[in-house]
Amino acid sequence: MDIEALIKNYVEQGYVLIPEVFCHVPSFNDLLDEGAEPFYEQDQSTLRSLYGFHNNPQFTAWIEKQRLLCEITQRILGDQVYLHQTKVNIKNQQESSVWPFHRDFPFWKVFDYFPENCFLNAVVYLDDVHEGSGELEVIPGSHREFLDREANEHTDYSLEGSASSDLLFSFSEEEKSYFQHKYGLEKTTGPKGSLLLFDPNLIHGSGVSYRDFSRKIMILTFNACSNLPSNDSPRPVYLCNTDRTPIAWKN
Ligand SMILES: O=C(O)CCC(=O)C(=O)O
Repeated sequence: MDIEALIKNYVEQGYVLIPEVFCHVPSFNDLLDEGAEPFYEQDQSTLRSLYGFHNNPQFTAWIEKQRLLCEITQRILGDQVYLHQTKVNIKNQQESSVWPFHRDFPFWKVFDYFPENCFLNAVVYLDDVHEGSGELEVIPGSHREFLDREANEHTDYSLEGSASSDLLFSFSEEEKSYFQHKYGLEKTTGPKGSLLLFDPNLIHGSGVSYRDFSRKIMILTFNACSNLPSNDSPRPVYLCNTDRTPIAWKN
């Protein structure tokens, strides 16, 4: 794999999709232990996301063996890393499972008090992700341009606003059209085991699924260990992990 080209793409476009990187990925059932936090759709019964499995033994055994993630995170973030957030998003065939277009970093800046974006999102495909299955869509290059109104955006924390389809920090249709018209829109479909890396300032979102209930993606948010918050986050540790011990990668 040409890591240099991959990093160049990530820096320029704000994302890079590498098909079929992992021949083995953690099973969703393994992650569903008592330490993980489920989040439900508005009907209060359909599982939307599972958060906070960074201490799950099956998951830790898997992540510690991922040398590619070790190399990429250390090259891009220039430091040892820990997992700020771990989650699996499940795409259901219903309106409420959409993710409005947004950036991720404002959540960590405003609610978790991290001044710098020294974060990286790694999305591991736990299922094949087909077009029409509510695949993640990204606006290439949008991580470099910000609207004036974003400079001092401030809003109060709410759990709903952090994890539901009624998401805080999302863009209006008009704003999304502005970015889309300027930069285009890419669908990130790919087989199970693919890896999508994206800058947390990249604008992204996903629509409803017209297919089935099976699309699951695991989003791992790495932070550089030297990137410290200026205050304590009001959010639970499954949204903002306070254990900043570096990942003990295995050779
Ligand atoms: O799972 C998805 O389709 C989108 C997830 C997302 O945008 C997020 O978790 O920030």
